[in-house]
Amino acid sequence: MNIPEELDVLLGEAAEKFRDMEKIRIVSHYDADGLSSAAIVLAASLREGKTVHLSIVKQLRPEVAERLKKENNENIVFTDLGSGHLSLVNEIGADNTLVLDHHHLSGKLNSGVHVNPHLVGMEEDTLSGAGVTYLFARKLDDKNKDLSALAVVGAIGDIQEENWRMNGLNKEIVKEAEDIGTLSRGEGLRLFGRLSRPIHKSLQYTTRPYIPDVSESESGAVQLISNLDIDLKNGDGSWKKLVDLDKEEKKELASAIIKKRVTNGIEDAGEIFGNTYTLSCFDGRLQDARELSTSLNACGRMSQADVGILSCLGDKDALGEMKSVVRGYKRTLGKLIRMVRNNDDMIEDMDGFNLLDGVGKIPENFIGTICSILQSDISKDKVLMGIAESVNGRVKISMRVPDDLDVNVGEIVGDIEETMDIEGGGHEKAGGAYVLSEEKDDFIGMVSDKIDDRT
Ligand SMILES: [Mn+2]
Repeated sequence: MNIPEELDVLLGEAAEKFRDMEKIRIVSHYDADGLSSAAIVLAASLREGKTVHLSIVKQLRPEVAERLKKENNENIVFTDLGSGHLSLVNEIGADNTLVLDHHHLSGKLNSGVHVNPHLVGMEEDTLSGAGVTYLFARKLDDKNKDLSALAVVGAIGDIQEENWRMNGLNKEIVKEAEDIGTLSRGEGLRLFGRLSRPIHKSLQYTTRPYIPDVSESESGAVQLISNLDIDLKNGDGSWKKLVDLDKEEKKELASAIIKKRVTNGIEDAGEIFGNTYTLSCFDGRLQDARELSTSLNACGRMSQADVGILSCLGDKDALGEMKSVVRGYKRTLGKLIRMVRNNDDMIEDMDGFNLLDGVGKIPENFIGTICSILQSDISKDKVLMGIAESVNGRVKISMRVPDDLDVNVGEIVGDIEETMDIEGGGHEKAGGAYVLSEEKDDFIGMVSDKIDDRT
């Protein structure tokens, strides 16, 4: 693997520090990347015979730092968070601190080892939090290479692919997982739920790539297939899934999708194909790395991170429970999406962005996901900003940027953080912050100015 030398040095320092630790406090982020990271570092720690105490948090907020400080931990390892809150990490002041993260940097770690691809000038979307954590685990011991598939799941969760294709170190981690036999990469139609959903449902649920008249329309999806020579059902009466189609049928379906797109002015045929990842260590729908990633995300949002992490490690009970967590999550999300769609007045057209006011209506764990889903629906050339009520007198503000708009919200939040009491973080296309309720309007105004500067 081509790990940049500077990064490799940091990984070596982190591994060395880790070897001396006995009792380890681990803190990770609650999204799919964070839970994958947690599973990796947990497995690696247990293999080394360490005693661990793991917590999953939404963000490294002051009250979390306060709690960690009171615990008087000798050793703390942060995964998929920390880099954006180094002053809080410094305040906690554990004897030994490791930060294994990939978020935007804010401040400097006073003591300990900080591993982040930004420190060595790497591209934003070539390594996830789980990727950094995996490279660390692998540096610790070669036997941890069997955890590589989880790093792929984390990268998918953080949408690090470009049109379903990995780049940079992510791509090399995929290769490593293939070599070791835990994952097989394929090339296929970029349809949702290829191993698990009836084809018409796969078509209906696929919004990227967009299929005119078919995306988000069950009748449109059924219509598209009924015009083809494809039976919707298998010989045994069960619904056919994408994986059940033979080569000819797949070809026919691909041509039909391309035709639909071309007749609606979308010329890029190649965009409907991408990489698929099948995980050999899981059964059923979780064999699809994309579904595992979605399921982890659901566990985090439903405050059942433990179910997700243990599932990653192959725990049978957890795997069973994960199904019902995912069902509950989908029900909740569906209800909230319908509510926003049916209430036009929840979205306000502001100067430079659209504002979705979910205070009192949308739980903070869902506001980011809802913005992601609705962003391209609401406007293809404006940032969507969502607001939800949080704790400790704060609101959570989430922002999502359309693909073709040149605005970096991770940077904007970072800039604002220097002058205002917020707890922010994020990446180029997705970011957010916890803002004091009474300063909400100031924050929105600052974002608006900064979007103006950049567009
Ligand atoms: Mn991440």
